[in-house]
Amino acid sequence: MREKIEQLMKKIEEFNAGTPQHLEEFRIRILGKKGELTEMFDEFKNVAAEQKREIGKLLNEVKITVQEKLKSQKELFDNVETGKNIADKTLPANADSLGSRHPISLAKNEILEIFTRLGFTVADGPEIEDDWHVFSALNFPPNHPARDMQDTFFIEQNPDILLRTHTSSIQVRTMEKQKPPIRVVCPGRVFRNEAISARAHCIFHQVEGLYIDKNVSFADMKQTLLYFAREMFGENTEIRLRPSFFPFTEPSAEMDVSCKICGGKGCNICKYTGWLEVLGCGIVDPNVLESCGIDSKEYTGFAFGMGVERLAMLKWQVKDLRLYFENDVRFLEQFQSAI
Ligand code: 2U9
Repeated sequence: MREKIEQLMKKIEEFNAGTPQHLEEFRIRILGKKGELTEMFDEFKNVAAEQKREIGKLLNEVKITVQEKLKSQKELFDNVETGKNIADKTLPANADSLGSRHPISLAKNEILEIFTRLGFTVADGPEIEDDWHVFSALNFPPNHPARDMQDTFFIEQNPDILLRTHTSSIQVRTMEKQKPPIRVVCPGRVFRNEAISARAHCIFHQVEGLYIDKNVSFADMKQTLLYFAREMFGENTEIRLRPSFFPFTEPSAEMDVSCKICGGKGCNICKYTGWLEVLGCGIVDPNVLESCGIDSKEYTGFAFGMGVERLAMLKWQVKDLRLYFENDVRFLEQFQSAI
């Protein structure tokens, strides 16, 4: 029985119908009332109990193979009939699909363009950093939680070599090699040892900025950030600053923009507050200026920092951060028109 089944399987696999009639004859010969496979299924009741499992499996495999063969050959004949011959080499080729910029790049470029219009230049720096440029120069106390293994990725257990947790290290490097006035925006990937969820990821993108000169004030910061908010979120956007704390700025603040979805009336995007938090900012702590070789009696400055994913989520109302990292084209294609 086993041999007979294998022979039938071979015959089916090798079969090629020349015409639809030929295909129908083949179907009847195999699956008809007296067809070869039908008869084998009839004989199955006589198979010894210990062989039933193996023979039953083989018969089912033949049945699936013959059904697939009939279906695929029928499709070929149908396509010829409807003029939709899949093998027609004269049909025009599919048009090449155009790629588009990733939404994070779109948001980052927009942020940088706004600040370059105000005279800021763009600066870059390494992702693998040392303790000085990420923590010590920025006035982080020795026992600050960000220095902990739980929060920061260290390279090979070396407490001095780590993945930057913010792009502030680029501003430190800029101050070390450049005299004021300094006006820089610093984009880049940052790394934090966090569980991945809809709102957090261990890798994300930041843009930070720094402005240092004589007599730079909190009012200069406020006006610069108001300009940014209106360029980014629309001319009717309002801002508000709430007191906050960062080791590298004093005083420090968090900036909200009025929710453009509800116009400030309150909706589920702004959690019925009318405001959306977009960035942190503050006056650079004199200790930071001194650490970077700048005289804090002569110069003052402001700094700010924002998460690009967060801004892009607010701009396009994306609810899950993970979409930005999965590269699913169904998501990415929706940003075609935003180039
Ligand atoms: C130097 C001096 C000061 C950069 C700043 C923030 C405030 C801030 C967060 C926003 C969301 C990071 O992506 S986030 O988690 N950043 O709130 N960053 S002021 O201040 C600096 C930077 C460099 C030398």
